[in-house]
Amino acid sequence: MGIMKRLTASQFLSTSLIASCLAMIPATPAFAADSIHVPMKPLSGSKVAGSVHFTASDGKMSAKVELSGLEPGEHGFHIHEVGDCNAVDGSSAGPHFNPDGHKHGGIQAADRHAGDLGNVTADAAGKVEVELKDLPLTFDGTKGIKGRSVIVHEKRDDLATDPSGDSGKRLACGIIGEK
Ligand SMILES: [Cu+2]
Ligand SMILES: [Zn+2]
Repeated sequence: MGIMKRLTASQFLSTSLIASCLAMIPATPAFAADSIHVPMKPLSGSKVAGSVHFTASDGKMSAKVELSGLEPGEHGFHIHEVGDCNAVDGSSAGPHFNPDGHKHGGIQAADRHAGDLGNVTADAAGKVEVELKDLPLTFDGTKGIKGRSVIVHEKRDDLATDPSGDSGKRLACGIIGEK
């Protein structure tokens, strides 16, 4: 009877250990890495700030963009090559992210930089709230956006002029995956 009791106690312990291990599985880092929140900081003396939240799911990327402090209307919106927002004018972020050696274009164009995300539109109050879906981007790999930067511009991207879409000054910058 004493042995039975001890076995039962040890079986109970194993069961609890297995249960606690199973409970830890959803917290593995692989799940959290599918989403990156990017705070945007003002550049060029602007007051533009906000965030871009990237989420990868089923091989597709979406980006929830929330910005304030813009002039109403369209503003060029791109991934730039370098994850460096230190220069006052944002020049440290380098050119548009362009791993395939293409020319500048709109998001639907056949010939476009991978980082060309077109324009975001600010409302009358200067705010942007939009979710860009089905972006042809990944976080990792040779064409991944991790460690690069997001820039929002002063003017509308004309979706044609190489290499920058004639979108003017860089008004806010955020590093994708900054620790
Ligand atoms: Cu840009
Ligand atoms: Zn471009």
